[in-house]
Amino acid sequence: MKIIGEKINGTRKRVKQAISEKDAGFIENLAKQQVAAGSSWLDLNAGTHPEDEPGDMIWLVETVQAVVDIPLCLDSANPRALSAAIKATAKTPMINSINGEKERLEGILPLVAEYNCEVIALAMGGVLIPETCEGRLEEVHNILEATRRAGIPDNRIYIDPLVMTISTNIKSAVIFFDTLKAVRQAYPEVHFTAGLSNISFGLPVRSYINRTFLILAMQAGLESAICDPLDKELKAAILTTELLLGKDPYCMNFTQSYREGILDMVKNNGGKNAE
Ligand code: THG
Repeated sequence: MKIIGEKINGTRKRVKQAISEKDAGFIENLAKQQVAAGSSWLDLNAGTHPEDEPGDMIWLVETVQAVVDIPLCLDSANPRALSAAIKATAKTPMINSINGEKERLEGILPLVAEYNCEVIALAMGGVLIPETCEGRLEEVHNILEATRRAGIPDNRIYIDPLVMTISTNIKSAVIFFDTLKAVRQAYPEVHFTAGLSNISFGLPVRSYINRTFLILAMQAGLESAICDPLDKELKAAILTTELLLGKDPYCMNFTQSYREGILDMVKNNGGKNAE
């Protein structure tokens, strides 16, 4: 499971403030912490007005790259902001995201093709998120037709089956798993990713729901997630699920992580669960 660190997101109050004040230290710290916790990419979302977004994205890219060297995941729907940010990146970035909307495809696919980016594709058209697995698969067909026409190989694409809130649709998680499996069947080369936290919106103890959802999604084939790498219990769930799915030869990662203290929360659970 690869982690796209979610914390540098301008919809979060403290990050929004740091962007508007150009508080580089705050952003640098979020970048360093998330990389130390094992992120494979850092999501950057300026969350600002379209006219400020290109400049703010460039500032975020440059600020983050001054302290870490993993690839970035540029989170914007705005082709101008994406184009500006791509040019500032040191490593080929991931683009987050396209969907089936014609203008968005026309604005973003040429950039993806020119810079050979990886790209997240949301399983939806312009505005509405289809309620059913069949509807989402249909949108993925449309998107893949466009990406293939633009010369983008399927293995550069990360399909986001879309996580909706379980409190307003009790089938949200099931629709997610079914969509993932149907897309996997139709397009064996594509990858998958998703933002976790929508699943638990409006409910208590959200981290339990997010964590258990991630375990089930890994069983369904999810390979990466946009999530909080500083959440130790989430990390522990990922390590344990990879172990149990046979993806951790000789239990190497699990035992190594234990030695490094990454699984300490188990030991510290009132001492009851120790050894
Ligand atoms: N799919 C794709 N991209 C995405 C999402 C997705 N990008 C944005 C979002 N969803 C994932 N990123 C975040 C970043 C931060 C938070 C949640 C999702 C977050 N949320 C706090 C919470 O939920 O409690 C509240 C905000 C805060 O801390 O102030 O931190 O689905 N492709």
